[in-house]
Amino acid sequence: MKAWNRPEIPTLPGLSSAPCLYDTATRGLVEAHTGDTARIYVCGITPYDATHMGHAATYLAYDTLQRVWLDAGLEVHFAQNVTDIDDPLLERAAATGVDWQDLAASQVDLFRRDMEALSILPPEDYVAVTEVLDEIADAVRRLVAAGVAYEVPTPDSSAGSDIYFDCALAADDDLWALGNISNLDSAVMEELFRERGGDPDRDGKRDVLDPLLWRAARDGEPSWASAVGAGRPGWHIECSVIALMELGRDFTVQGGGSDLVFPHHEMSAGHAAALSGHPLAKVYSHTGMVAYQGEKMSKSLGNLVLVSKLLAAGVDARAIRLTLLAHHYRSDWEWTDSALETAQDRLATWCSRLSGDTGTGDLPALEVLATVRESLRVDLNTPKALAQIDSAVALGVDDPALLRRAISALLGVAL
Ligand code: 5CA
Ligand code: ZN
Repeated sequence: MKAWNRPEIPTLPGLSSAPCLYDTATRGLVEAHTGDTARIYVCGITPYDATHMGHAATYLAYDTLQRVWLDAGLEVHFAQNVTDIDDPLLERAAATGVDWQDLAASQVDLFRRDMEALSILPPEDYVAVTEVLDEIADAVRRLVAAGVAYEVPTPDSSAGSDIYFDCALAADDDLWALGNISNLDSAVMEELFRERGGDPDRDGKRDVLDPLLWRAARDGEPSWASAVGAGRPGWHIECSVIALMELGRDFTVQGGGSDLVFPHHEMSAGHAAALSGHPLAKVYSHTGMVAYQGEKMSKSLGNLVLVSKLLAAGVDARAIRLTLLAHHYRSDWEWTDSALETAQDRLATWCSRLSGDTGTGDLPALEVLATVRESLRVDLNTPKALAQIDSAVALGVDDPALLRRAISALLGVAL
């Protein structure tokens, strides 16, 4: 699928080094580096209720990571999916009386416009699940052939069988076992599995936590003929297959919100390990949750602040970026109007103090660039970088044009 237009990134003098990132699996900082090309997969939207500030914050975190990689002289290969067939999308389409395909197409269009307005770097590969159904079905077939997937008859048997992943049989000492990514105990896993699309109570499964790989066709549901019978994919396998197809095995960073740690990233990593014989990624990275009015901003609760609504009300996209960048990507935080106002004030100050080419003080802009680079290099500390720029702007720098270029290249805010 087409993605969106790429923002311009000015070049900067010198180079930073490869960033360190917190890894959920090993619970520590890890050098996010695997050769000359950094390869990243970030889980994309399920296309309804796009684009809220939680989505925007997550995509901005990995946009920042890519800017740091580019600044370190690396090539970047970025892939992202669109979950354009899944229960929540079908339920929303049914509840609002629209065709699920129309809903998905219009929401992906809106998402593209929002991402472009926010100057988020586009993926090289933007792939909808419905574009790769054959590849997904073939992966499921291979998992069955490898003996790590099994059939469970559908309740009325007429539809044939659903296919599940056998977590216990897929476990491998050197590669992946349930819990390796999320580090959760089984009671918490079961609770999260139930909450986040899993079916622990389904009769016939070998283990309550085994996830669905392929759902056999049911009356009234979309389905496709495939190598494993008519039906549609389960959730986690789509990301394993798209990531392996586009990025290859053992890529650099698997990213997404912390709501995806379990079961989604745990199971995607398990499927990919079973398919490829290699780990899915080097680093499993997760963003904190953005809340609004006291609760996680989510489609199911409906407490959404939408990028498009703020833009339509005349809010500057750069102020939205600065609101998000003022919070560390791993922290949970709450969107407030006053946080946006603070960002608008900051933007106005930076614009007025960094206009023109004449120095406003003695502080070398090159030194400011070095401190900002270091803050971002160590686990993307954007709040620290913003504070460093605030002080530099207050003191006055010798080369405002250089600092403007740095802010544009590293933080995506063109002044
Ligand atoms: N399509 C799946 C991933 S394969 C999905 O989770 N879609 S989503 O539309 O629900 O979310 C898209 C991305 O935004 C995911 O990375 C998710 O973790 C992140 N996200 C969703 N809500 C929030 C939130 N409140 N704060 C931060 N990130 C969020
Ligand atoms: Zn995903």
